[in-house]
Amino acid sequence: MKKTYLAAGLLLLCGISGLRAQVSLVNPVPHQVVRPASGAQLFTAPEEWKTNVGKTLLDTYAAAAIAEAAPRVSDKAAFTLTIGVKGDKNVKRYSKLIPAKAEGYYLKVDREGVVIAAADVRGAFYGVQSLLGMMREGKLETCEVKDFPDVRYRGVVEGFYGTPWTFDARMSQLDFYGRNKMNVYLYGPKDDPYHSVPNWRLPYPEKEAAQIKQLVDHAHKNGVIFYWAIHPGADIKWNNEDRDLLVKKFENMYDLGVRAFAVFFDDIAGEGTRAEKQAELLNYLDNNFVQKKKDVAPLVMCPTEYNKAWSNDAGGYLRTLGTQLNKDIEIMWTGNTVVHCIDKPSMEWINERIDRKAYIWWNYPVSDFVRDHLLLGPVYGNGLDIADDMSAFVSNPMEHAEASKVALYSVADYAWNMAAYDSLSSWERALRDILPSASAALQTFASYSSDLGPNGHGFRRDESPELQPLARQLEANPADKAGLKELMDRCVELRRSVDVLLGDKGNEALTNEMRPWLKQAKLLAEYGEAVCHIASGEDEKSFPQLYAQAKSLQEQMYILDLTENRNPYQPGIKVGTKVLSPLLNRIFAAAVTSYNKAHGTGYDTQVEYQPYSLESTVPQLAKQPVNGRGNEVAVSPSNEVITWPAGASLTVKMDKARTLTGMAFDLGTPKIASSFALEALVDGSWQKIGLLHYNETTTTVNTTDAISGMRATALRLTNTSGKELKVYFKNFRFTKTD
Ligand code: 14T
Repeated sequence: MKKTYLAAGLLLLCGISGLRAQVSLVNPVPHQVVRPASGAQLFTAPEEWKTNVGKTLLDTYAAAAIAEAAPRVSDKAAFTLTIGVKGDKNVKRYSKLIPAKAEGYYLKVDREGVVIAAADVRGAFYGVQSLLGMMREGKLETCEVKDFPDVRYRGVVEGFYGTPWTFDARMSQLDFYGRNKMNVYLYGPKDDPYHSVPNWRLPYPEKEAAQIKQLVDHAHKNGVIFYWAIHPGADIKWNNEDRDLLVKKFENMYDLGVRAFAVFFDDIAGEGTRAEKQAELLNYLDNNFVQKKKDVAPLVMCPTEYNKAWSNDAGGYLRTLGTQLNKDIEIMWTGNTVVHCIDKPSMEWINERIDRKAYIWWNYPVSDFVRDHLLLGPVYGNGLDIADDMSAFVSNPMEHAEASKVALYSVADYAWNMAAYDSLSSWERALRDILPSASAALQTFASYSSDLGPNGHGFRRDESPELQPLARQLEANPADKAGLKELMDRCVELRRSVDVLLGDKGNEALTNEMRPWLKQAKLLAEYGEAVCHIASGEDEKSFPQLYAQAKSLQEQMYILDLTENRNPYQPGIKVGTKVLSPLLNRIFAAAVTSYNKAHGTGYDTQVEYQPYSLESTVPQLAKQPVNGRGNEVAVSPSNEVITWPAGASLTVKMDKARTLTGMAFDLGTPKIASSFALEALVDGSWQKIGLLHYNETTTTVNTTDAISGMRATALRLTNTSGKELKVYFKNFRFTKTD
């Protein structure tokens, strides 16, 4: 019933009349919107308002939001904003209309004024956010809204590896969460030394402390609970000294205003991983800190086995937490694997084990394992029927704070109103919200910057879906005139969009984050134009010049990838790598081949050819990307602890025999060389290569000079120790001459 209203309303207003309904600007999509039977009534928001604010709201953060909605207040105004919380006299007549849910609100807009009657203070704040959203273009719409969140806690966990967000970025995020009705932010950047090793035991230096204090205050103004997380597991000792140091740190943070705490035990090995010890510590914190303070939110913990693939049911880790952890402590969960969408069966699996509703930590749009990609695509893939199975839904974002808002907008939408969630329309609204000055250009660019590329987690996203039918058509016939014309139009559109974005001043922080990817997209678009030109065959006499241009653009893209974003993990800048770039390369090759045939010329047709591939019987390494750059070939490092079975190997294959000049690998472990064999495939037979560490403490393994000059078609590394090994995979690279 309520969905029909909404859908019919949107259709009528957006589709038929071409007008955008004001309520449709509200994010998240409200649960119930009722409009007059006669159709939409939009009117200009009056300048002066009379306000009638309920007692409960007077000294709260909601009051500031009210002042934002009604900046010019006059007792003589003809338009009244009446706002209050259940129990307040001024909204008594509306009390039956307030949804009986935490953070729910009733909102009524007509020509006389606005009424907001809410279940609680945050509900009133959200009612005002809906009003502000609706008024963004200066208009109000006659309507009645009943609204409430599906999931109790919705938000963000700043939990990625890489450069932590800046203070300014976080302040802007908190405003964004308030506007989009997200109510939690968990602070836990892996590379903050005072959150994790080595300094989790120490108080923050003065400047950082002062900033955290401001963030806590700003979170409060936005109705956001600021959770401060600690990550002590890498070196914690299960003794009273460390326990007390942890409490002391919490006391420290409490003095800075923090009223919500989390303890993360992810990505550690050894002592710290013991379930009964973790539970004992958390219960101690709950009983002796949280309960004593009275004004501190329930604890949240991230377990070591935080996804199904990493959980060892026989070991009983999760069930131990489930039975031993106090019932008010929340347990985080990323789903079937580290990076995975969440569905009903996966919720049932975990909830049964932990004996409570899991607190979902969704690893999207985090890009710390694909740092050469910028993830700007639609949010999709999570079940729409799991609202009641989780205690929270929080997203782990990219280190690019502004760009992350594209996904976070839709995460907010999803967690608020799952059944109505529509990934594409949510995405389009997100882009309009984040960059109103150039949203069409942003949409074009974003549609080419959404996939993650091959990665160890096997998590992929759709890319440029609108291009895919065209790609198939041109795949079948790379000289198809109409197809090439359409592709040319797309490339021109992309180039223009990028230019618009590079010059846009609507959100400079966003432009700065996107800049290297924008530059790459522009080169790709120009390359596409040249390729379409060549393939159309309409300007044969210009072929040599167009060919040279296309080659130059290929080279420029390659250089940009080699010079920008020099992080040590996945350096480089990738755009359009799933559909557009391979499509253009195929068309280029086909067009040059046919030109060569017709003219008896010998232009090189090869582009971005990837001559290396990887195979591995080590499950965690089977999907690692391998890349050749100049004369160096490297397998991407992994951050995880790798379980390397006895006898299992990793093989890098080459398209043809090449002359090797050197090789090194790093499994993060001293003296590991004796546990592995390295072999090269020479003339069809495997030949062993000597391994050595330069000293007792280095983890890098080098080869003997014997490797130099071998002509091999593959290299293979095998665990010959006879037992399963736990290692890291920090580096694996070799050099060759041809
Ligand atoms: F605690 C978790 F729920 C979690 O996801 N932890 C980390 C997180 O900090 C990181 O941003 C995310 C995505 O890379 O995945 C977890 O980190 C990993 C995951 C791995 F598979 C670190 C190393 C891994 F090998």
